[in-house]
Amino acid sequence: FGSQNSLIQNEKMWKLMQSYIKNDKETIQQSIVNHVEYTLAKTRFDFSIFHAYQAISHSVRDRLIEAFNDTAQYFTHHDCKRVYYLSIEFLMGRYLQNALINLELEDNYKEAVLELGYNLESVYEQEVDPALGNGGLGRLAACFLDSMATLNLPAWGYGIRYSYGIFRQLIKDGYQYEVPDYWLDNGNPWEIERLDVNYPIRFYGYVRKIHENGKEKSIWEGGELVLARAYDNPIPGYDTYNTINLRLWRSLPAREFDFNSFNQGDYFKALEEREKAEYITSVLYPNDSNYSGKELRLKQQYLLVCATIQDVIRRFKKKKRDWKELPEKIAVQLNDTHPAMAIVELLRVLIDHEGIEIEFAWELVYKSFSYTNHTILPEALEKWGIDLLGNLLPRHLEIVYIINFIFLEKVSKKFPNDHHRLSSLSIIEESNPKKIRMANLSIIGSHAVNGVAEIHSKLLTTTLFKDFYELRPKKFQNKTNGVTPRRWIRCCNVQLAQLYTEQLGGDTWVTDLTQVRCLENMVEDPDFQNNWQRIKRQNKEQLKWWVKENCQIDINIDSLFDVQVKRLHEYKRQFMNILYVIHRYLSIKKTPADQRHAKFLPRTIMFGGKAAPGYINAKRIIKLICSVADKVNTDSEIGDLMKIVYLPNYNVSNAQIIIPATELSQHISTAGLEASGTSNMKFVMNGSLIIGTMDGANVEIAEEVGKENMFIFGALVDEIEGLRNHMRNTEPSQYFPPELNEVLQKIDEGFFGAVDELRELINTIRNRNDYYLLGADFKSYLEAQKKVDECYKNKSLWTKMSIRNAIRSSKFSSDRTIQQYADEIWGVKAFQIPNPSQNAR
Ligand code: B1H
Repeated sequence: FGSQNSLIQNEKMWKLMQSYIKNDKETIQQSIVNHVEYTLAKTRFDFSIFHAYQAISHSVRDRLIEAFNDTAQYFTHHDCKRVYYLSIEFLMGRYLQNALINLELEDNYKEAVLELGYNLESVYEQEVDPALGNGGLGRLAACFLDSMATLNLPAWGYGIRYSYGIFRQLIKDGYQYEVPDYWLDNGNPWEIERLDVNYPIRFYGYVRKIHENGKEKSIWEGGELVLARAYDNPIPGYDTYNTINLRLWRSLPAREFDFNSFNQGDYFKALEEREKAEYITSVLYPNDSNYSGKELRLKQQYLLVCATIQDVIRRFKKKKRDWKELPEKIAVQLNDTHPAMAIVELLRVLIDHEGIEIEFAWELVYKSFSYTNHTILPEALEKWGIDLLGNLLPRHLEIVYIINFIFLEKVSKKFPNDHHRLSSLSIIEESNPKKIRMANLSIIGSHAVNGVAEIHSKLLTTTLFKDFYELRPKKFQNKTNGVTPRRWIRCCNVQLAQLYTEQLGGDTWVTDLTQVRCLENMVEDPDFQNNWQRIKRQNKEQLKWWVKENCQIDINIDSLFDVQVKRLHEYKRQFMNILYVIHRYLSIKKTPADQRHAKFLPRTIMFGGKAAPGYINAKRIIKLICSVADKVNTDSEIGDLMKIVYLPNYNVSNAQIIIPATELSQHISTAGLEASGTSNMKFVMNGSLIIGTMDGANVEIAEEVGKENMFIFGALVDEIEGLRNHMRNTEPSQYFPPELNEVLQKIDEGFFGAVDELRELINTIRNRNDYYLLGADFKSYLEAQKKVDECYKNKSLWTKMSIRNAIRSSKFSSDRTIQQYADEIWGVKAFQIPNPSQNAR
């Protein structure tokens, strides 16, 4: 439908649309077979399951593209205010099952594919797991896209199309090996390459000043040019025809080239230079919550920002309008500070290219931007040295100075002579060399700043951003994270989803999770409890099989499945977990053989997660876990009372198997350090109980499900400072509980081997002030673990607690989170496109 025709009025187009959207079995089969023949160029009489996956994906892609195009047209037609979600990571996980479920086509495809000789579930397994993210931050962005599509918001995600996602983790002899993840090896049917959407990106160069009509103008020129090309990834909503876009940028050499260098006679050298351009978006930095300060990373950030701002402005300018409308038409959300240079970039374009006065341009910018903070860990805060930044982006450094000058002028009027305050608010850290604090830039350049859970948002205003809060208290908000019930219930726990749908008489709970609260009256129902237990058991069977396949370990299906899966980090305290496991093991060994089964409940303790390649202590923790696992799993005295498993290569698709099978999950960070956590929400939704500290979203989970349905332990955030002070004045072995000293001594003796590196590890808590307070929390952790055992003995009690956890977790749907962002930060409304196939009926 051309631009002069409205969507519904053009009848011819409307009829055409109705004729090409058919989803009966035969049409689906025809489309799959056609793709085998014409897209894959394989004979349709003989194709492997991998080719089946490819053809099926292309057939689903066709359907996605229809909805995708219609949605884009619809948004343009209605000239909606748009949200742009900028993130350096999107941890999407597999597409096929999610797309089929959101399009409500899974049953049709199942049947169609079965007749072609394949089981759809096995076809799902053919897909690589796109892992363009590290952990929680990247996965949050993915959940948000699903919710934005489902809530019919005119939103787009913008990110980077890395050629290598997060590395694949191998565990050999207890050590982590990192294998490159070249995920595009077999092509990617889910993306649309936009050969015609390329933007130039400049690096380095210099700023030339000219004078025009008595005004100074800045021209950034010279340096190097590369291109950013768009790759579009359709994101279908659930129970809606709306399909939004995740636009990812890939770097390419610029088309125009420097004739001089090709003239020097060194043809190959000149080509090599061009090859370097592709390297920029080649690999995702594998650090979670850790800032690395590499120039290449800054190039990635700027490429994302520069291409996105050009795209956003091009779209804004398509209609003739005044610049003052900009904040009424766009809302740009910064997922942490990684894309914060967008603030400076938009300002630069407005003043240098569009000739707008700086004061007015600034108003447009900060009204358009908002910023989410995800951590208060000092090692994660981005601070770029001014040499590095000024060399790569000389004009941006100038503009940062201007912003800072104007800002500090205003501050000093409000707080005269308060130098301490000025230096803490300044974008520039007066260190040697000076640094640009990206968090300060993000706050100053945004009209709203939010944390990701109540406790975290509170800490932002009382500690890290206290001075900013005193300046502009209304700027600061909380938006507690959430996860999408489509992937984290409907896709990963099909049986639970069925149970909900049966009990509630329909599946509208998938878009309104509050409905499952109505099942409160089923908690005491024996049939319901039986169903609940049956589902958990089947999910456990599936995980047992996965562990057998991937770890060659047989686990006891009747044991308590106890899981801690997340990135390895000292603040997450996997170390404390394994120290407890050693204590448990030693206690079993001390008990006479004939009493062991009466005294101890069988447990399977599973760990999983990647360590950043350069994070030595995290790698030592993996080694310790694996060494203990070796010892315990081969100890004939222990048998199936206890097994320890390191689940290799934890990622989104494994999580979809692990989480529904878990009975107890561990979220045990030192209070104040885990901003939110999001897997805690997924586990609760799938009927796992939590053992955890009062940290991040655990606090709000306790509010929702009731503390009595969780195993909460450990120091509270207000007690942390006092404990650290106390500890500094005390000999560690004196304030550590005896159980912990015993465990540490065993490791020190070499009981688990690898004595040198494991000694280094235990010394980090024995000699270096135990920053994460394992010693302080160990005792209460033991007590919480004891309660777990007591509770698990009472099967019906455990089941009731599990049910209560799940049905009271509706707050943690990302639909709730996104609705709050839309209402309280972005100011955007839903625009739902009419479904053409429903119209046809
Ligand atoms: C979170 C990060 C993060 N917080 C820097 N910060 C990164 C910082 O590559 N980097 O440089 C990557 C990631 N990630 C996590 O965000 C928090 O630790 C979680 O508690 C939170 O749930 C999640 C989503 O808000």
